[in-house]
Amino acid sequence: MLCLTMRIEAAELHLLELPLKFRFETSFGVQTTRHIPLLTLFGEGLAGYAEGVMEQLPLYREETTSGAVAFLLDTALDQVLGHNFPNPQAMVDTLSPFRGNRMAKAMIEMAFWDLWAKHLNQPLWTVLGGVRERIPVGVSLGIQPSPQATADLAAKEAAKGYKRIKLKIKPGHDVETVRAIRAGLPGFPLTVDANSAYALSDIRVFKEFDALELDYIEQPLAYDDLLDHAALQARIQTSICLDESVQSAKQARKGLQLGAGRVLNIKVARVGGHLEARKVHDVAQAFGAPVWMGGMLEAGVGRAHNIHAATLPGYSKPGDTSSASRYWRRDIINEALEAQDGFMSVPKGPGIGVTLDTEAVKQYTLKRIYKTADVQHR
Ligand code: OSB
Ligand code: MG
Repeated sequence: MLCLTMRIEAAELHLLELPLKFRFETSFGVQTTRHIPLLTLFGEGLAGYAEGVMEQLPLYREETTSGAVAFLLDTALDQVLGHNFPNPQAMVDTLSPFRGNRMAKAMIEMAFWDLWAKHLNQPLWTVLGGVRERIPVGVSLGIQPSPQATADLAAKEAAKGYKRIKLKIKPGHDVETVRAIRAGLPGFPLTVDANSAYALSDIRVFKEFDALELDYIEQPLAYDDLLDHAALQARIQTSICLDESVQSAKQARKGLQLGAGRVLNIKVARVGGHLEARKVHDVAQAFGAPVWMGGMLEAGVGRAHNIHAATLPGYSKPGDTSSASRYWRRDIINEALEAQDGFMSVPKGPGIGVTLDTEAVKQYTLKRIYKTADVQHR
């Protein structure tokens, strides 16, 4: 019988700053750079990688880059360094007493999965139970200066083969803009993402969207709310898609049971890693709810993880995992993650199947920290 264990010998954390190629405006502000903590776990002569998706300011969810780095270095990594795990679930169990901090814990979990799959000499998607070697993808467009500028950009991305356009909206930048896009792209899959910028009292806006044949409306109401989403869903035709209000399989079950939405955006890191993401996927399958893979403007390592996870059977809608070259002049990996005809191919090779461009990593690094097991654990 195959019997493997994985001892986590050491961890390296690079704090990266990458300039975005575009100005990304959402209902909570404008982003022009991404601060990305990049974690490497070492064990059994192998290296496993993961990126943190938390942002500098706690606008999307509560976690912040600086808070996550402190939690990892002062607390979480000490629980796993020098320890031997029989499988990824055992590693997750070690961190489960700590509440919240899902994105930070996901960094360790995802890097461990990369190590684990490499130890098995298998691509990650195979080990996770994926069923396809390429995934359908769309793009997420930030708020643009005018409805016409938005429509032009949407048409450009659709012409590249992307399978759906998602538009960031906020009060005052919503129905008119979507109407402009729809005029140029009749019948094309369009969605909007409000990132919680509306209240139930804005129902008029959502009723107007009903005439524009959106595939779904993503996270219209508060990040921590399910009841109001259920009330809104009962009053409009367009499906609601939950993003930031689902952090676990339990919350997914409650959301779908309440009728707070009919579609789920799954972000591996938002829910704490691959194991929980798979549970969220399974809950959605049980409810017959389609899911799709979200994104947090990841560089190559995070993007590769998301692509592997999106090979599970329930990911039936195009996700946000578009070409890395849309975001970065130079990625942090050697492989090009580029979509073709609206499909992203899963990277080949063991684990996440991508390798670090060490020159690029060096160029983007603000700070590097190396950590080994405390003496008492050796
Ligand atoms: O709500 O999906 C979101 C980016 C940062 C924070 C939240 C979200 C997003 C995106 C970007 O929509 C998706 C991408 O990676 O292109
Ligand atoms: Mg979203």
